[in-house]
Amino acid sequence: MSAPVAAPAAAAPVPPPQPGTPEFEAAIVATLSAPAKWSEGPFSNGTGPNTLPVLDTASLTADTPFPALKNDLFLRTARGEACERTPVWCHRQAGRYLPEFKETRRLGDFFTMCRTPRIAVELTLQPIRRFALDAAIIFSDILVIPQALGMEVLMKEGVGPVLPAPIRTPDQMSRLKKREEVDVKSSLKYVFDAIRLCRHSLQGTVPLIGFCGAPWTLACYMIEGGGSKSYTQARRWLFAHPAESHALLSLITDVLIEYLVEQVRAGAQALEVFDTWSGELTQQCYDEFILPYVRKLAAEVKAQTKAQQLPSVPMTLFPKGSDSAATLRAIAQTTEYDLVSLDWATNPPEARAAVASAPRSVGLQGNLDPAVLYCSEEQIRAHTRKMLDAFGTGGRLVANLGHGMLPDHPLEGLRVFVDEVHNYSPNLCKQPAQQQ
Ligand code: 1CP
Repeated sequence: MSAPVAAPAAAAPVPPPQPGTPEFEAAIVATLSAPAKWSEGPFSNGTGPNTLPVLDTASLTADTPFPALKNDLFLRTARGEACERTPVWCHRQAGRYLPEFKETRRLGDFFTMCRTPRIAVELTLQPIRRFALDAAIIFSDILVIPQALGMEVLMKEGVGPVLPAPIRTPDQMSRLKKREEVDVKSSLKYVFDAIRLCRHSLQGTVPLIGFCGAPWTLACYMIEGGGSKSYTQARRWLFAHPAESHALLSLITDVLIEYLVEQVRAGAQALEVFDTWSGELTQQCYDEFILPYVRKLAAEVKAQTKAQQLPSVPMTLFPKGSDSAATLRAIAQTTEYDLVSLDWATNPPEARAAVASAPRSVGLQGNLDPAVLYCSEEQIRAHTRKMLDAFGTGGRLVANLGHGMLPDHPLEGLRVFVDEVHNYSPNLCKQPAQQQ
């Protein structure tokens, strides 16, 4: 009898190369020059897959002019101008639902990807190569701001963000840098470099959106130490330590103002402020701890970009879960956001009526339930039409999801959603706006 053959030992997973090493550089080059292997995917924007390479930084200087914009539907809608079709893009459009994203992400940990401009740009371009989207959003994360304030932030596989030393008590705020110690231009230079390179690499296909987390949403992560079901510790701060809560929110706001202004200087053509956890608060807490800070953020970014003769860019606020008529009226009447992004639970006609109470024109963005993208093609088309109809005629809408793409979303679902907005919205845009 022959001896049993030993099963070959499973190959140990190869760890990704360390940033800064020649192996890491070689891995980036290999990734960026990979053949057009994702070209078989759904694709409908007419420019062809992989026709948007990440440009070689050596060919660009700080004075190289940006290419002219070919598709300005998103910017025109944000400014309140008439459009022939509703622009469409999706929160978290650069993400794990894309096989090429997962492949590129294997290069290293999440924040290394954010800090490597060529990779951040590659991840930003991936959904633009595949789908007929009308805007790109720079690949980064809201949690780069707690890092710039001196906190450690890890992105744990299957868990999400983890801040190992949260600010659980007001005295622990001493661990944070003071405003004057935060050097936004140098500590977040990698974001600005990625934005500049992305503006060039997009070749004017669509505008580039920069972003940040809103002060309250960032405070939630800084106090809780990560994601949470209901942000009880962060909410407790507002009641137990109101003065210190204001100090923390002020510090974050002041850093965000400079961060967004620098994004515009780097080439961001629009800005979005994500207030993902604003819906956790009472109306009174919203009015006291959120509204003044998101208001100051928009007002200062607009004033400072103007004073510095930078482009005037539209700003969007996503007050997720806080879209009561009272809150939407307050946002429309007392802040300078050009667009308000709605989550899927908000009723579009009520939101339209609420923002119409403002003396200025405020546009809306949203708000297809992301769960629709798991449905059949016919169902996705029908629900997309229903959503567009609910916002009414006359434009002033950016089509988006009510939250973000999810890792198990089928690619086909996004393609069909985008396609239906392209097909159905021109007729709605042609008609005059309905009176509220
Ligand atoms: O390893 C991975 O790939 C993790 C998945 C991931 C991605 C793709 C994270 C971790 N962040 C991002 C990129 C990201 N995050 C972008 C750029 C890409 C794009 O939008 O196409 C943006 C705009 C964000 C913004 C962000 N990060 C928000 C606000 C928007 C929202 O979705 O509500 C929030 C709350 C975060 C924190 C965060 N980062 C990552 C996760 C999984 C989370 C959420 C954790 C939680 O639920 O508490």
